[in-house]
Amino acid sequence: MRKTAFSLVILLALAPTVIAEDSDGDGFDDPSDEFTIWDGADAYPNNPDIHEPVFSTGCDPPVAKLDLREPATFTCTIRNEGPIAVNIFVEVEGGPYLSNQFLPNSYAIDSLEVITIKVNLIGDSEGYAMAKVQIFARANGSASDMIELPIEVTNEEWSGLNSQGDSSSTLDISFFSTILDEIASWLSGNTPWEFSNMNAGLLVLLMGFALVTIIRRKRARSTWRRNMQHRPIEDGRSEARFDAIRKGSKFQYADENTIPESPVFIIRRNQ
Ligand SMILES: [Ca+2]
Repeated sequence: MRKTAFSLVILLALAPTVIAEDSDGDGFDDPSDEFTIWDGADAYPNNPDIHEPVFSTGCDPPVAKLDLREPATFTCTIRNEGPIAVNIFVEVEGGPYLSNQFLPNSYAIDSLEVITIKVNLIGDSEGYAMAKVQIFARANGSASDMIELPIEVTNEEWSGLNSQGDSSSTLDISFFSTILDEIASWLSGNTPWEFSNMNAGLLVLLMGFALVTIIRRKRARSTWRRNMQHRPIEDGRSEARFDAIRKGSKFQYADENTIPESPVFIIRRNQ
């Protein structure tokens, strides 16, 4: 009895390690809440031939040619080919000729799910660059996958700020925030108050509202004035028309001779 109880305690003590099992026997434990694929678990627990996470990747456009200061957005897709959801960390290496606008981020991808990321790069100096989109699926290890983007940067200054359809909204936002930064520092330098770019943004917004209100009020007033100038002409016209009708009917009544002038006349005739 005591022996049974003892072995039961032993079994219970060993239970957690028993849970971490290797289904396909390839030496990599099955993933669990405690030991994930990110930690090093088997990304294919039922396939003894494979244990590393596998992805299908690609970017559009696959290659690019940029002028100096020209922005470009690459739309990259990453598909998890494994049977289990994985967490990945993505970062972009721009290299010496490019300015990289992509902020490293982590993503959760279900089995066979495809995620899309936007990679913004700007031509910085003339040369042949090889930007790298790196996908990490393991905490301790090199990139599980990598997308290479060959980009040629010319020596010509980019001509069109508006002609390029590829310029993304994030770049517009950064352009806008640069303006706000400048406004904030100008305000801080020229007023007794300290301005952050948030304050400056609010101020610009309020000034924008005020301006819109002023413009609207001005427009309403000038419309009203215009209407008032138009009104006398219109009113005059309709008044004249009414007058004509009124006078016309007056004359008609005046000319009407079938209507007796007074009942007295009729009484006289009967006499
Ligand atoms: Ca396996």
